[in-house]
Amino acid sequence: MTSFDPNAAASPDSGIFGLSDDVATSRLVLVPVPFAATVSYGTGAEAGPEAILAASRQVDLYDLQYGRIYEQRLCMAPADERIAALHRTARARAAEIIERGGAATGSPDVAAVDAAGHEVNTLVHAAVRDLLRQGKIPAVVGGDHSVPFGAIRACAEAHPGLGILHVDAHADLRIAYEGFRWSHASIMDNVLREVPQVARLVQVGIRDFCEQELDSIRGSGGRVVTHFDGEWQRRRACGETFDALCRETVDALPRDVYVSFDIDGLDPSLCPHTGTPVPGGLAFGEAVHLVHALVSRGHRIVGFDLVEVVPGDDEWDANVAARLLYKMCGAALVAR
Ligand SMILES: [Mn+2]
Repeated sequence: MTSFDPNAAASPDSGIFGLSDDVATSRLVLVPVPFAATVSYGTGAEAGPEAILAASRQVDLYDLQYGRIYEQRLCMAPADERIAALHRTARARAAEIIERGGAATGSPDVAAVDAAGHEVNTLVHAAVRDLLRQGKIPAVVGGDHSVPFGAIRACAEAHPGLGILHVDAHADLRIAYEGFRWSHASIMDNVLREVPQVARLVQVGIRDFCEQELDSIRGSGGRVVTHFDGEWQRRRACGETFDALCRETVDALPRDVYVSFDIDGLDPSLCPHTGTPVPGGLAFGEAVHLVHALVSRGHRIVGFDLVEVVPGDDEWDANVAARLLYKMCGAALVAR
């Protein structure tokens, strides 16, 4: 094998972005979590990690903002077969429950799905805690938005006072959505309840929420800061710059930040197959600008995730996701 050429095409059996690093040699490790048991509308997020891996080999490696990201050493860890198995059994039970419109918390079917979610949380927590102990940057590639809970907990335990920058169409503050304790729509409610080391949650792109979620935000005493998409559209229409909105957003966060990125925070033309698309949202360049604003204003990304990517009949959703993922890797690795 000759030396690595960042200008050449990637081979189909190479690692993420065509790179050859493994977990031992990497500073940043992507943890694939192909689990999406509680998705309520469109399915397929469990196929996200494989599709992003395949699409990532088309991403050009030199980045105008972050330079030679590939020299910083990153990889995607091998998938844990236990997670794929948990998805298969839990998804079958959950699909029946969702079909009949949800079920009471504590019923036997729900308990089985909740148990699988709990096990995924335990596995992801252990994997991410190990990476943090080795001084590596962990990143979860979902899967639906339930899967990063263990990663957020591990990052918050390692960095008490942690802030979360949460990009999403949905507030994800529902209490046990459709009866499921570990629902994709409840991740941030679970974080706020279970992870006291999270000092603040700052949300961007939010345009789909229920009144209970609005009550949660307003009753949080400032722990949750939500930037509604419609409000950003209005302020920009009235002449405020996007950069000013980004600065206001990131300045509300502590120094150490975990970024939780639901692909449906983007305009749905960039993620047409995601499970619960909503009109509006960020353009690709705007999302990139927001992440860059975070690190350029002195914050440190201690971990992150990219979730709810669903491959369709073409590679578009995964293509967008792979490029966003590379930018997030760059922000986490280069701006330290
Ligand atoms: Mn979400």
